[in-house]
Amino acid sequence: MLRLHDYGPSGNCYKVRLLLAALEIPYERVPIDLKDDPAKQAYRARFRLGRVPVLELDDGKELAESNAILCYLAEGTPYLPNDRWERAQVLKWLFWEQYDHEPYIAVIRAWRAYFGIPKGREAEVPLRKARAYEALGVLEDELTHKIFLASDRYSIADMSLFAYSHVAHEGGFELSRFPALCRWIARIQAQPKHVRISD
Ligand SMILES: N[C@@H](CCC(=O)N[C@@H](CS)C(=O)NCC(=O)O)C(=O)O
Repeated sequence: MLRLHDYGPSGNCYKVRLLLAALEIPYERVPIDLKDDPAKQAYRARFRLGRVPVLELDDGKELAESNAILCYLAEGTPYLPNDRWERAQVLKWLFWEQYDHEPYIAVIRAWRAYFGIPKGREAEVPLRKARAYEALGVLEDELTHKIFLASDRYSIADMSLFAYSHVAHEGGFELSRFPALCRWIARIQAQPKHVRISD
């Protein structure tokens, strides 16, 4: 059975759980408490990239990077299109999520709601908040004329970006300023087999 090394509040882990649930793939959750330093050090010693999620396959292979895991699991399913152009649209959003969205929304949320601001990094907060709002603005513009991000179908691009967008309020971000984004969040929450981050 697949094993997912996982931290409950992490959106990067949640996006994988979201897809596993949508595909009805059974798996074992292996929780890591990122607030527990010895547990974190042991995890880092085992996995070279040192972060969650990691998906462990039946043959012992270990895959890190949430969006790579999404691509691996979604291959051959409607959540990752075969068409070259549509697939490139999905990949575009996955790369954008890691470069322009997650480092701002997820990091501010993690500092505000879970770990506190690391000592000496207080000065980063205003810029990260501004970049987070820019990312939410990009999604709002996009979703004003679209149902889903990459094509007219729900895909792993939506799952990836939903993971941290729908909990952005935990980072202090006002989602009510983005009505199209809020409608897309509700659309995803209404998908069959949807699971919540707290499930
Ligand atoms: N690019 C990675 C980021 C993973 C990541 O940042 N994971 C965080 C939790 S959301 C983590 O493991 N933090 C612990 C640490 O960095 O020591 C992915 O998408 O999987």
